[in-house]
Amino acid sequence: MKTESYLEYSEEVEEAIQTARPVVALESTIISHGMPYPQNLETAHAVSEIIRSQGAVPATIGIVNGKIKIGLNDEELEIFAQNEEVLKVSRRDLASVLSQKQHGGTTVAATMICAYMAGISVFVTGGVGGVHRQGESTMDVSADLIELSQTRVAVVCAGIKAILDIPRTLEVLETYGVPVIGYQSRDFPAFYTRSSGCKAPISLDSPEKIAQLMELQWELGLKSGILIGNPVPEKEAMAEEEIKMAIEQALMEAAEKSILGKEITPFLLDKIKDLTAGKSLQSNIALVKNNARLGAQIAMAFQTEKRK
Ligand code: PSU
Ligand code: MN
Repeated sequence: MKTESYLEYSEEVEEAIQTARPVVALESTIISHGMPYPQNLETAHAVSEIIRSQGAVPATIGIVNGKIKIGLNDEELEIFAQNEEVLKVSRRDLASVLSQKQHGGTTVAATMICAYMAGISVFVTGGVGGVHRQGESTMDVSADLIELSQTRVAVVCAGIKAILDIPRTLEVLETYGVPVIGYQSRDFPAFYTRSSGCKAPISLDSPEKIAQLMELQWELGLKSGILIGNPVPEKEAMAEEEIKMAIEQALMEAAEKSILGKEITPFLLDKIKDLTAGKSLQSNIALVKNNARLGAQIAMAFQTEKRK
């Protein structure tokens, strides 16, 4: 059985690959498990439009009836936005969902795997998973970090959410040899806010410089991905104190209800949205759009870099 038989490209992506136009991957867990309807669908469309407006081609990746779709069409996006049967698919779930011909929203880890199979080097998301708080005893460390250590894709995010243990997440990324970049920022961002209080290991100020680093990293034969933290725009950032309190409250409720494993991130996101009366969702939407713009610019610059 060939891997290729599981991959299906949208017409738009197929054409982009044939004509060597830059493609930007997008994940689908953010649609199926990260945002409520209809904001999830509206955001998915808006983000694709932003990527097109920058001259690149969007490829939202997800699993439909056991096929890995590289580029979801409007009908397929509806499935991810509304269908309760869409599973959250990380690395370990891929083979199971494909073999049982199910639908799956791909996480950062699973999207990186599929993007790499499809030859896509840049991937845009909101937030990546990391080391959970108390992760040193629960051992809840997202498979996203392991994937970043072994799959050659550059991931644009708005940092690591404060629901996680940010300093420990950065430690693990260092151990795994993943270049971590703060875009136009000396601090690594914290998703809803512009700074986590942790220094960004590398700070770069242009898509071209990021593209050069990507090219060199992989030219050297290093197999890891690259993580780019793009701070949420100032006017859309959450107030530090408000988001901190919402996160504490959401974490307490998760502990009371003994929510664990793959359920915890979606649970916390939803709780935080309610506790902030929807403000966290507005921030989330704004930062994903902001990341799409940067991701498309990096993909364009990387294309030029490869031709040198
Ligand atoms: N952070 C968000 N929104 C999301 C996620 C993270 O702000 O939707 C999703 C991403 O798909 C990420 C996944 O890859 O959660 C991480 O889940 P886990 O911690 O179970 O690995
Ligand atoms: Mn986990």
